[in-house]
Amino acid sequence: MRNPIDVVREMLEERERIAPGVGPRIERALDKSYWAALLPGERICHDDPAGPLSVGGADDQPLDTQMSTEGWAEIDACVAPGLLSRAKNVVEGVRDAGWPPIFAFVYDVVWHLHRATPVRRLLRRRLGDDYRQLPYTWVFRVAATPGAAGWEPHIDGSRGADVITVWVALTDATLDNGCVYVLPRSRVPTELARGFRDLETATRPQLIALLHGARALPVSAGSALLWDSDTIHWGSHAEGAHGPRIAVAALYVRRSAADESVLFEPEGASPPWLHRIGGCAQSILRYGRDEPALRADLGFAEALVQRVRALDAAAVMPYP
Ligand SMILES: O=C(O)CCC(=O)C(=O)O
Repeated sequence: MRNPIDVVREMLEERERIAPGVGPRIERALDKSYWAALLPGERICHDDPAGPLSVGGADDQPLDTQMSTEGWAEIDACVAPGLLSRAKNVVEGVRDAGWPPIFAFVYDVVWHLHRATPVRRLLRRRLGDDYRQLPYTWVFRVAATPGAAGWEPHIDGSRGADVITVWVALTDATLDNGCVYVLPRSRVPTELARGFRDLETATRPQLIALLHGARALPVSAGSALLWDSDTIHWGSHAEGAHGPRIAVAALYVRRSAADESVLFEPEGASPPWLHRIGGCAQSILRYGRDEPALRADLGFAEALVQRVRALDAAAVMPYP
């Protein structure tokens, strides 16, 4: 029988052969003091926002009507400017250090972006007071280069208005740098929107309805866009942009519609350490395939999820 130590050594050697440098990278990702030193001044698992979260107010009634009839809404410039510039520095700092931008979620400031008062009020009204945050998040960064684009047209899930995405712009999102487009609910037959994920072909009338219904959503930095999970949307192409378009998205669910084992309190303490690092890795596994630049990180993300799972199985979803 083979010595177990030899088996483990061989496994580690094999992993190093397939994906060189993954082992040390995992240790670094798990090391909170590494992240603290990377961006000194930005807090991790501290949870005092150190300043206001939001500015201005939004009239609730038109937002509710808009969500019900169109499946999306905009809350203009609602994130406090101080929070916004720190979060943008965090995204760029993490990226400059060679990490996928999603690791910006290591830092508290990025969790605070989605907590502007009008956003929380809208989520409570739409999803109920006991709504929860899903463990998947994303940082979108559309480079100012020809060919760069946001995500292709899609829906975020099959739970209709029981899951809402909140997308916060860290830069202005314009027609030139890849702003979001939606197909408002009133312009798309419901069955076409719900079945969009599995749609293989479209008739000419369907295609015309989809093309004709598209609405561009340019917004200023600090604005939040919200949409139901069955609203078709996408990030457009960057054309002649002067800088990257950056946005950060989080998803929220009605408590009774949640079947995830990992859920976060959206208005309480932001997630503990292993949950947040595990969430970054699982988000790469879930969404990284949609971004060619991240495909090389899939092996690393998978190994990181396994490592977090070994430390605390409850910190990550049981799959993949
Ligand atoms: O920002 C983008 O390019 C797309 C955003 C998106 O599709 C999403 O958050 O689901």
